[in-house]
Amino acid sequence: MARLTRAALPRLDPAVRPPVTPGDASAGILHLGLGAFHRAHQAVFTEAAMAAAGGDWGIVAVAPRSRSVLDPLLEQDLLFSVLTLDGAETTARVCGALAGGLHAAGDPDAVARRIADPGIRVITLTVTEKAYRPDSPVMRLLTRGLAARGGAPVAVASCDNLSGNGARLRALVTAEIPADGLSFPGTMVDRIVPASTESTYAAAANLLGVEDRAAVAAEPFTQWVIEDDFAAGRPAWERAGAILTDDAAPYERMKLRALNGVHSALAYLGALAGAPTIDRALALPGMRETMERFIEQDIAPTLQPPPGTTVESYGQSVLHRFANPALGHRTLQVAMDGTQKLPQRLLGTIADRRAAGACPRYGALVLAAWMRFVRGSADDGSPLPLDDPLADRIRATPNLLELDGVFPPGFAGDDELRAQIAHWARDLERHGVAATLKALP
Ligand code: CS2
Repeated sequence: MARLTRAALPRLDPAVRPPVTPGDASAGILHLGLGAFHRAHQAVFTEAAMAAAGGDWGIVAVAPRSRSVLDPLLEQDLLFSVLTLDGAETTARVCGALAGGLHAAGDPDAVARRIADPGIRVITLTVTEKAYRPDSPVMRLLTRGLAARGGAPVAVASCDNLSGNGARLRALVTAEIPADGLSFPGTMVDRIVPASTESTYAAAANLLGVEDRAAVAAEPFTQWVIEDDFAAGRPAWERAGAILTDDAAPYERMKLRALNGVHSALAYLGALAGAPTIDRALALPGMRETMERFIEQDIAPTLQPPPGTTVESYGQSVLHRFANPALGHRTLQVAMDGTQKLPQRLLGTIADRRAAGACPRYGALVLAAWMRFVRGSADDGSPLPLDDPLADRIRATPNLLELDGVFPPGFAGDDELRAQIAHWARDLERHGVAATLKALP
């Protein structure tokens, strides 16, 4: 079968061709983190913005470590398709937003030069939670490139699932270099994009009629809330459905706690119970009710939802999205990097409830499930992988609440919280997740 390339586009069904002419726009954005999420989210929004309003906003995408996505993209003239998995129906569309591809580990100098290029007016990042530290290679490369811009304005927008992602990135960068010309808009990003598999590539070939080794598959829902603070202009993302706002914080906080927090809950409880995917975890008897109570009783009281929404209706829409059986989103994928994810997804919820004098029953259950998960065996005794940058420290720490820099300092000495977690840990140990959920009143 022929490969997806620019030359192959005229032979494709017009409905799957990109809405822009690939290569027409020159580069205006540099993106760090060429994962599946970027391709199905920011690349699609930016392409739609260019299709609606023009502008030279082609994206130079940087793969930090692995070349496994970059190489197929380079073989395909930077084209890839996005499959939308909507229940029984799957549709495909080729995305033509990329204007370049670089490999940070292989050629860091080329990346730093490109970051320094004044033609780049927006830099976006999806580098995952664990990269937000001063000594990570990607942060060093970013500050090095920014320092070489000589004050030419640029907005640097974090698109990672961190609370206050804009302020956080600002603090990291401006601890190293002057802030001249830089802005750091905060964003809330949302679309479920599981890692691509051979079945993604097979479905892409089937729908496109050409082979695409860089295809990604995503749910239909997509959302991007962006603080409108761009030092050197931006694509007309509002024409692509993005929400431009002064303050993304209420959106971000609700998403982190009521979507990602519940996602992690399903991942740990589900993996322990032997559920391979998020939809199967949600289908376990008693799970949906437990998640609804987690949202209503523990999460909702800690949130001030954005105007026009309620946490309950948001939570229902999230559970509906998680139930999508076509996604095949692995519980183990969501479970990885727990020490990096739980602080903004779960521990803030628990800390806020404790500060209000309440004991978050379901939040404590999720924490107990994580603690059991990281010990490495599922309820039926089968092994569970521990994929976490702090894996060694986890293995060496008997009382996990004492993991420094992960748990708020108050947790280890909070007797009531500890008793609640211990109660769940005993239930999980004696009966397993399935029976514990079934026994909930
Ligand atoms: C997930 C997120 O893998 C994870 O940790 O919770 O990637 C989630 O799918 C996205 O944030 C949805 O927007």
